[in-house]
Amino acid sequence: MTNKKVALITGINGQDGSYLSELLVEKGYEVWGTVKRNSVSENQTSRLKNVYDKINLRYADMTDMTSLMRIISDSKPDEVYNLAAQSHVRISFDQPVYTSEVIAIGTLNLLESLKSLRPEARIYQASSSEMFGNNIDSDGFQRETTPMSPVSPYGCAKVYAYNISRNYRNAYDMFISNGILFNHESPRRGSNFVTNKVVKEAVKIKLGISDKISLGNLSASRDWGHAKDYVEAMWLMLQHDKADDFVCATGVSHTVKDLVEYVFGKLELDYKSYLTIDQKYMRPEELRSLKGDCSKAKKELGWKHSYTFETMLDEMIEYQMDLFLDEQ
Ligand code: NAP
Ligand code: G4F
Repeated sequence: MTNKKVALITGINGQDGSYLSELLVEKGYEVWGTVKRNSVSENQTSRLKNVYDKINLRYADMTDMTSLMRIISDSKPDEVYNLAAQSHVRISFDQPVYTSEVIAIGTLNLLESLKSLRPEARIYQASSSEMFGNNIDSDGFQRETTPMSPVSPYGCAKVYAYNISRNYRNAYDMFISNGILFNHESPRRGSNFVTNKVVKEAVKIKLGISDKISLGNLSASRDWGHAKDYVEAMWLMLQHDKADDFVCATGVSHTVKDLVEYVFGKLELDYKSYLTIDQKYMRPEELRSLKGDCSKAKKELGWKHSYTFETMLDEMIEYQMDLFLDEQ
């Protein structure tokens, strides 16, 4: 018998899952996680290298309820963090049905499984600022009360998952909290998201490995924080005395052009010599601007972020630079 708290993380090998598993292992949790089957298994757990020997991994898929039931029965979790998703907004226009099945029906599969097998577990649902679409309050911020009018299949699916989580919280008295997280990045960010794409390509240009970068919409703005700060908020939400919904954001917004200028400037490069705009990176409908007000999380959870836009990008640049220099 062990007195350790047990946590189950869906999508444990993603960016957030890897930081969260490190945080929970450090806090003394027994950590379980789901990994999706890929034809190439090499590198699938590379983000988990710091905790690989200390966690329990099982194959499962959000679209396969039996696989979720199996890992819940085996792990008997006290806390469940539902992070699994097809999380790329532009790709959700190419794969709208799959994205919805994983995020919307997948979340329902998980909640139904937990309702039957582990109704007392505390559940974190990975909700997103993409749910707001282009709604902005009159002071320029989005917050928990801002209306949601999503502008992508991904955003629509996340609104379903958010609502079904609230519904199960109220209808069945389950402890389910939605974290409405604004964009968060890190050296572990997938390289087809704009921050890591810009960092990686700029480093390659600096080292003479490449001489161009193609991007889409430069005028969109985002509130970018660091994933390490945001997984702390996920944990705090499940330690709170009641289940609720919380925005996590930095409150500072930058355009994609600001991002490009900062990263290339840091590497002493003039981005105009290398940048082309490619229509294939534009979205059929774009979310123009995000800036979050996280006063509620600050007040009720005591959460605050430690990284700024600049310190987060500095860490990402240093990481990519070391990676390429090691390879050479
Ligand atoms: P990520 O790096 O894309 O990780 C997503 C994880 O989900 C990966 O482990 C992925 O496995 C897994 N997954 C994908 N499809 C699955 C399926 N059908 N069944 C089971 N697992 C599946 O995303 P992240 O940045 O860590 O984000 C974590 C969560 O927060 C996601 O739900 C995302 O939508 C949400 N969110 C993220 C942000 C952000 O800015 N990062 C902001 C708000 C909300 P593979 O790697 O094998 O595909
Ligand atoms: O980095 P992105 O792909 O992130 P996006 O679409 O904001 O979504 C991320 O944040 C959401 C939270 O708001 C999460 F829920 C979601 O899972 C994901 O983590 O794009 C950011 C901006 C967009 O406006 C996009 O149009 O960058 C613009 N952009 C311009 N050129 C590009 C590119 N985005 C990508 N991925 N690639 C480009 O070449």
